[in-house]
Amino acid sequence: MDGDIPHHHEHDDMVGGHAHHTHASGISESRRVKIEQAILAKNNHFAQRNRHYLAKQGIFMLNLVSSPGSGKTTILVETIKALQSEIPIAVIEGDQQTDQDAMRIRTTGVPALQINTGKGCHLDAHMVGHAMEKLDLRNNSLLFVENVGNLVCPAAFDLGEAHKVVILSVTEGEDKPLKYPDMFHVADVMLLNKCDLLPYLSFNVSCALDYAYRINPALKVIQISATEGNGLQQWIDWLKSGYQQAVPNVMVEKAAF
Ligand SMILES: Nc1nc2c(ncn2[C@@H]2O[C@H](COP(=O)(O)OP(=O)(O)OP(=O)(O)O)[C@@H](O)[C@H]2O)c(=O)[nH]1
Ligand SMILES: [Mg+2]
Repeated sequence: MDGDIPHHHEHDDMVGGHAHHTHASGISESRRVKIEQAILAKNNHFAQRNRHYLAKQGIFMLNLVSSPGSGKTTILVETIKALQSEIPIAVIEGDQQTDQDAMRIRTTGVPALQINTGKGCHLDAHMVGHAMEKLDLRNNSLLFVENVGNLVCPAAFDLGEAHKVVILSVTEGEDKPLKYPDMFHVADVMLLNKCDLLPYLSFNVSCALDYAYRINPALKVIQISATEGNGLQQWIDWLKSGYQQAVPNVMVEKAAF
């Protein structure tokens, strides 16, 4: 998709809050909006197809989004270790280059498929649909998608997931929800990660939560440390509860309702 149609985020026509009428590439503002709408409509079509397939197979899919390095893969590895004996799990990894994250996931024994987006800065529903076919997914399972590290573009692309989960790590600063509101608006859950580092930082947790709730009052926030394990049980309970609702015919232990 990125190959044939100029992509919306490749433009830089909002400077100081003022939209220029013509982009440097020569594309007018109205043409740019039409292209964006066409891209998103096409994506939404594939997202609906994915969602329909997932519902039919009883697969609970989550889309993990964040800036680079906030801890997505670390969280996934720890989550898989905690849940894989109870629920079949698979992972789709998105990065511009390398299959390092898929390899990290495979060390747990869970199948993982790496998508390389090249210059693309997000996964789209078409790519994910293909990856789902290749993974040979089990019915009544949990499917994680780790999106390309980027707090902007992945917000606009529905992949067919049940929920977007945004990860904010405490090393990134409290202001990220205000600066990148779309991402915090479309997410249902925020994992505040690397809380083990709080004693060494000036990061103000209540300020960050205040900003996040300003953007999305319904956001479910869980404070965790993926490396130390703090808060992970609350995240696992939330996952089990969501899985149980998506896949009601299978019982898991200790699901929190
Ligand atoms: N102190 C601390 N470090 C963490 C925590 N979670 C992740 N890290 C570290 O943060 C770094 C990045 O973690 P990743 O899991 O690779 O982050 P990611 O979001 O998957 O990164 P990309 O896929 O590149 O966007 C690694 O060095 C992790 O060990 C945490 O809870 N506490
Ligand atoms: Mg990663």
